[in-house]
Parts: sequence; C-alpha cells; structure tokens
Amino acid sequence: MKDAQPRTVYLKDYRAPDYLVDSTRLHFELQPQDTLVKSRLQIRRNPAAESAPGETLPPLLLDGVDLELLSLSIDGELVPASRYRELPEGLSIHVQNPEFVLEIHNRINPRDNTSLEGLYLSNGMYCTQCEAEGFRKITYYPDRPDVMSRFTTTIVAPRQYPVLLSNGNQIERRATEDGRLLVTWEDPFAKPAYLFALVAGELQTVEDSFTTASGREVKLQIFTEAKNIRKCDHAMRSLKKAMRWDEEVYGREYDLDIFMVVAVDHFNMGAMENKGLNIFNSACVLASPETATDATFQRIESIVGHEYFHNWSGNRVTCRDWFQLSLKEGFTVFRDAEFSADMNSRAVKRIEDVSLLRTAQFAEDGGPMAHPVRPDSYMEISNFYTLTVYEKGAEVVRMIHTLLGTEGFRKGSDLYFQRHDGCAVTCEDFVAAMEDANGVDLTQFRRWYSQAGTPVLEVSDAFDAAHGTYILTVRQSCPATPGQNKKLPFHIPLAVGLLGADGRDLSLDPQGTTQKVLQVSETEQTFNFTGLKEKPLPSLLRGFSAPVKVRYGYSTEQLLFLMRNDSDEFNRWDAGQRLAFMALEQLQKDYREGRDLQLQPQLVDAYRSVLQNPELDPALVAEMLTLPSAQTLAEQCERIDAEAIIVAREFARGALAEALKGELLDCYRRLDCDKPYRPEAADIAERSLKNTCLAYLCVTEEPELLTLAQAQFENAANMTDSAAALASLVNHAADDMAQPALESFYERWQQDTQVVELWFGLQSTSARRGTLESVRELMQHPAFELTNPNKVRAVIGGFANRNFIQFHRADGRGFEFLAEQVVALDKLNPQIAARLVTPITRWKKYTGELGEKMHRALQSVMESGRLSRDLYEVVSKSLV
Ligand code: B3K
Ligand code: ZN
Repeated sequence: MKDAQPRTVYLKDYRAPDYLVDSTRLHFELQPQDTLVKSRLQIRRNPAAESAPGETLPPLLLDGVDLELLSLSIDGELVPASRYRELPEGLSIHVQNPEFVLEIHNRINPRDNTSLEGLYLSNGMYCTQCEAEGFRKITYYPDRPDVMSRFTTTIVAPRQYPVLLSNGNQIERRATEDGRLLVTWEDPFAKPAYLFALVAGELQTVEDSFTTASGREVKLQIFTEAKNIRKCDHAMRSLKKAMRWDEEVYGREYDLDIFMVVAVDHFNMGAMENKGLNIFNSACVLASPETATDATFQRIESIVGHEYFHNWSGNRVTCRDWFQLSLKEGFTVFRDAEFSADMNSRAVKRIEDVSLLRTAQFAEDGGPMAHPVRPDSYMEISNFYTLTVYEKGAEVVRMIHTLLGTEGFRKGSDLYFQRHDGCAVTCEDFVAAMEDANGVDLTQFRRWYSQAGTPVLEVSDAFDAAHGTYILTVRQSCPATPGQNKKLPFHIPLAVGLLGADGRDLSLDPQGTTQKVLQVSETEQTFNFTGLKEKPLPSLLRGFSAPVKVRYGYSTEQLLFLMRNDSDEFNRWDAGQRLAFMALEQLQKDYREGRDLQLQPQLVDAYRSVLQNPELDPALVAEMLTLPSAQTLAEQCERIDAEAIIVAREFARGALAEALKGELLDCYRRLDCDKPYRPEAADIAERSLKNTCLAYLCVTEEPELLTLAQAQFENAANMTDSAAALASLVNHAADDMAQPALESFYERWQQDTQVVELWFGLQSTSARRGTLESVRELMQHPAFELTNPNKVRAVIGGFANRNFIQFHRADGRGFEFLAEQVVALDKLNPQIAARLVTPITRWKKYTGELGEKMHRALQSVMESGRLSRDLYEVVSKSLV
C-alpha cells in the first residue's frame, strides 16, 4: 500500500522528462503469485529536457511500487548496486551514456493485488489497469504520460489461458518448449504506459467487422466469460454506431486493423481506453433485455462510445501531465454526450447530464475538495477523476462549441488533431487550436480551466416602454473555494430567448433570430433588446449554455407560462424544476415553523397538464414529473436541514400522487402493453413514463395500486419493467408483499452477476426504516465481496449516495457505518475507499447535530490508523 506521505505535486513544477523511451519490449510469464516481468527499454536523453550548463547526465528516475527487483542491466552488463538506489517508490540509476538499453527483471503478485491497479486477477482472469499510475505496479518505468514509446509485448502462460491479449496486432503465437502458450503483440503507435493493457483468460468472443470510410476492414471482438456470451450484442451495435459517428461528425477513422473489448468483473471504474484493447467493467458492457434495464442499455452505448472516442481524444493526442486530464476527459465526455444525444432524445440527454452536474458537480465545487477543471496540485491523482474534470470539463468544451458554432468547432478540432497527432499536450494547446482555426481570442475564457467554483448570475430586467427597449442586467460572482478567495469574471455564453404574451418567441433582430448568445464577461453588464412592443418574459440559459446558477425573480405564473410555452425543451423542464423547488422550499419552511403542510395547488395543476399533454415526448413528461432529488435540494441550500428536506419532498410526492391518481392511472394503463422489448428511444421513453406513473401510484400505498406493481413484477418480460415494479414494492409495500418478491427475484437471477448487483442496489436504496440493518446483512450475503467494487457500490455506495433518507437517519448510525466500511476498504482498495467517503466530507454544510455526527464519523476515519495516500488526501482536506 502507498503510504500517507502528504507529498503534494504541483503543476507549476512540471519539467520535461530527462530521458525518452523509444521502444519498450515486455515479456510476461504469468503465475498468480509470482509473475515474472522482463522489460527491455531503448532509452535516450531527451533533447528538449532542461539541463544546467556543464551538467553531467542526470540520473534516470524510474517509478516502481510493490515490485521485487531481480536484476538490472545496461547495454548487457549487470548494473552494480553502487550505481543505483532503490527509492520508496522507484529507482534512481546513475547513467553514463546519453543512449542505452536498460533491461530489468522483476516479480509481481497479481493474486494479492486487491487495489485493481497494475496487473491483477479477476475471477481467474489476468487483467491490467494502468491509468493513471498503475504501470509502475507492473515494472520500473518512467510512468508519466509525456513519455511515449512503441510497445511489443510477449505473454507466456499455462495452457488454461488460451486467450492472451495486449495492444496492437498479434505477431506471434506458439507453444513453448515446456508446453506453455506464447503470444506476442506489437503496437505500431507510440503511447504512454497508462494505455498499456494485458489480458489472459479462458474467454469466449463475439466477432464482427467494420469498414471505415476509407474502405479499411477492422476486426471487432468482444471477449467475455462463456456464460455472458449472449450479452454482447448491444455493445457491439453501439461500437459500430460510435465508429460511424466519429467519422461523420469529426472525420476521425479508426487506425488499427483490430479493436478488442474485454469484460471484467472486478474494475474500479466504468471502462478503460487502452490502445486497441479496451477493458470494461462487466456492468458497463454486458446486457440483454431480460437482465438489463433501459438505463443500463443507454449507459453501455455511451461508455462504449466514450472509450472508442478516446482513440483520438486521448490516445492519438494524449495529456502532457495529469493536471491536463480534462484535455482528454472533458473533450471525450462532450463527444459521448453529443453521440448519445444524436442516437436518442437530445433534450432528455441534456436534462440527465445537467441534473448530474447540478447535484453532484455543484456540490463538489462547493465542497472541501473543490478544484479547477485543470487542478493546480494533487496528492494522489486518482482523486482527481472527478465530476469537475469530467462533466464540468465537458461543459467547458460545450461552451467553446457554443461560441464557435458547429463548423467553427470542427475547424478547431481538425486543427487540434492535425497539429498534435502523436503528441502529449495541454489544455492550453486545445484552446489555442480552437482560437487559431477561428481567429478568435479566448484569453478570458481560459479562466474556466483555472478557477474553481460555480459562478452565479443574478439577472434583473426593465422595460423602457417609450423606446420599446428591454434591458437585461447580468451580475456575475463566484464563491471562494479552497486556495482561491478572489475570482476574476468568467466569459459566459448566456443563451436567451424572449417570450411574448402569446407564448411565442419574439424576433430579436430584423432577420427574425429568436435566440441570442449573450457574451457575459464583466462583473456587471447590461444587454438591450430593441423594437419590442411589450415587456417580454426571458427564457434564460437555454439548453444550459454554461455551468452556472442563474437567479431571476420568476413568479409562479411566469414559471407556469414557461413550462407551457418555452420553445426550448430544456428550459421547459427547468421552469418546472424551479417551480417545484419554490414549492418545496415553502414546505420546508412551514415544517420548520410548525405549520400544517400544503402543496401549492399550481404545482399540482402544472403536473396535471404535463401529464395530459399528448404533444410532449413521454420521456420528457417523465422528467418533468420528477421532483428535484433530495440531493439536488440539499446542494441548493446554504445550510442543509436534511430532516426538513426529507419531510417536504415526501409530503409533496404523496400529495401529487393523491391529487393526480386518476390521471396517473390512465397514463399507466395506456402505456402498459406487452410490446416486444427494443432498447430504442421511443420505447424507452414510454417505459420511463409508465414506470414514473407506477412509482407515484405506489407512493399512496393503497393495496390495489400496489397490486399493479405486483402484477407488473410477475408478468414483466424485460428487466426495466421488472426492476421498476420491484423498486416500488420494496419502497412502499408491506414486508409480506415485498419480501417474497425480493426472494423470487434472487432465486431466478442468482447466477447473473449484473442482476444480483441490481438486486443489492434495490435494497440498499430502500427508503424504509431498517435499511441500514439490511445493508449490514447484505454484506454477509454469499454474493457480496468487499474486494469487488461493483458490489461495494451497489450495497455501501447505494446506501450512502442514493438513499438520502436512510443515510441521514437522525442517530448518525448511517455515517458511522460508512466510516467503518471506508476504513476496512482502504486496506484493500484505496481508490474505492477515497471515493466512497465523499458523503461525509460535506459535514460543514449540515445544520445541528447531524452535522456534528457526520464530522465525528469523518474524524474517526482519520484516527483509525495509517491511511492510504488516496484516503488521506480526501479526509485531511475535508477536516479543515
Ligand atoms: N480513462 C479512464 C479512467 C481511468 C481512471 C483511473 N483511476 C476511463 C475513462 O474516462 O474513459
Ligand atoms: Zn474517459
């Protein structure tokens, strides 16, 4: 385990590497506890490295963690101990020539590697995860992304591992003299070590092919254990769609003759874009209609797209250092979001993404770990694979797209790929390419990369009737974040439309434009719209054109009007969210002040008309009927009163269900048909609305409505309907109805890992009293493994992140439980532990005793003994 040395790495200290590695030959002899790694590196002095005048050659520094060094030689000669030093995390070697061949032999232990970084075993299959700094757990190497090398990899393994994979093309496959299998792969593209991959196992494959725009045939293969072979079709279809989309939208073709995907059960995140050999968490690639929900189908499409798109935005052009992570991640998330929007409903995809941003990223930006899209420092880079780097980073790229337009953006991306192909570059290089291709100046815009925090726009307006001029005044500010007290104004593209009294968009110029992107760049600015006859109603931040909070004093009537009329579907939904937010705030206040609770009748009427509007996309209706989550409400509070949030939201859901029972039931019945399952947008939309109605109906806890859920559960022919019904039963039915359903579900699906994970999640997120106790029991279940991140996320993560009600129980036991699990996990898998602790790091925002209890739980983690560097960074920064 890495120790808790609080070393901090700073962006300002970046220096080009002293040495380059032109070629890397690796040779693996696989054994569970005793894998032998031999590497042969062709090394030379980097001509671009800084060197002091007259300086002799600097030492060669290699990273290495948890390795047993067997031998070290240079140009065929063993290096004597006097010429190298073992460091806590690597080697320092005295160098005599500017060019040499370094050979290293070392031993590693994949079986005991529970960190899931480096080379490890998952259900008997060998696999690797090297990003960000996992290659150093395989062998000694300059493990930094600006060292790019051509890799050749030989794998020798016993016969029970017939599939031996690595990056690039297979160039050799034969038996060794002692009867083992030997396979060699050669990757023609230079790459950093973080894109290295190796897989060995007894795997089956699904094959297909793709012909690129220029007519090259690419072999596509998905590898998985035999039992999952029928769950690969959707991923394969998604891959081919992604390959075509990248050609059409970005002009980017795939560059090798083979593209492989491997499904692995033990994986720290969703997937990894290793060159030519993507490795996926099984949960993010395997699906069949009987076993996966619509949400899973869509997630698979987007992750397959994401990893594939990295081949250009990440692999061909990579990051100079890890501070530049958003260069590849922000851009690639933007690319995958546009891909999903093109394949499905654009408005719904945007709503989902913005909801995540507003709930979780805004909370991160307002919490103790807040950092800019391009962080200035870190203790452990794994802690910076965050919503800020990914989702806010994608919003920053989206804003550039908005500022330049589709064609301008494409010119910029073409120039970026052409200029930097084969190089390791910076966020600055990305912005410069966008500027140079379009002749624009994005100097001020760059602050989005360097300043943390969520900007707030206060908007007010006035109408000068005498001149027909409408004046919008925009003031921007940004709260202080750790290490950044004062912020300079951002350049914010603010998309607006103006609605007339008839609900139609007004023309904003003689050409009839109905939407403008205002360039907000000062602390306070006014924008005039002329030639208007009446005071319009502004529709602000259309499509969520910037990751900011907009404050404007909308009245209830104005929000109802926008909900009915806004031509921007996103803002129609957003008006409903604002309305619900106002109603819920009032309820919280009433609750705190001891008044009877009553839901605003206008909200009920608004929801009724949404439900009865046949013109709206059912998926959008489902989104519009969904109240802001408790987490979203919490994020928007200055201080969080969890109890008031829970009471208000539960009350509102109950009141809506009661008032709209008839309409919900009609809608449910209309959509409850047994069409054959297709994971297509139109069908997904109908199921989503149907199940939203079912969830509301079950809130009433009326026996005949719960029977609907029971019937749906028993008759469902797809997992979407089955899981939705079961969730309603678990949350709202009495035990004698819910328990048998849970048991029969497990009985039926116990052999299916992905379904068992879903089953865990349904229970850990149950809003019913006693969930914490069931969560503890689930951890004793034979299917639970603390060493499997998916199981941990389903059981512990489900409870801590997706069960606001039970996690925040007043006795603080939820927090204590989390602290206990985080400490236990840190010994096995520091990355997962550091991520899991997040909910209790926000203790400062909570009011009263709950905040104190959360604080104590966090402190108990710190006091539990030696922490990994990952967990230490998060906990120490959150305690101050
Ligand atoms: N690039 C990987 C993330 C690796 C995380 C390492 N801790 C997956 C992705 O973003 O595509
Ligand atoms: Zn990515």
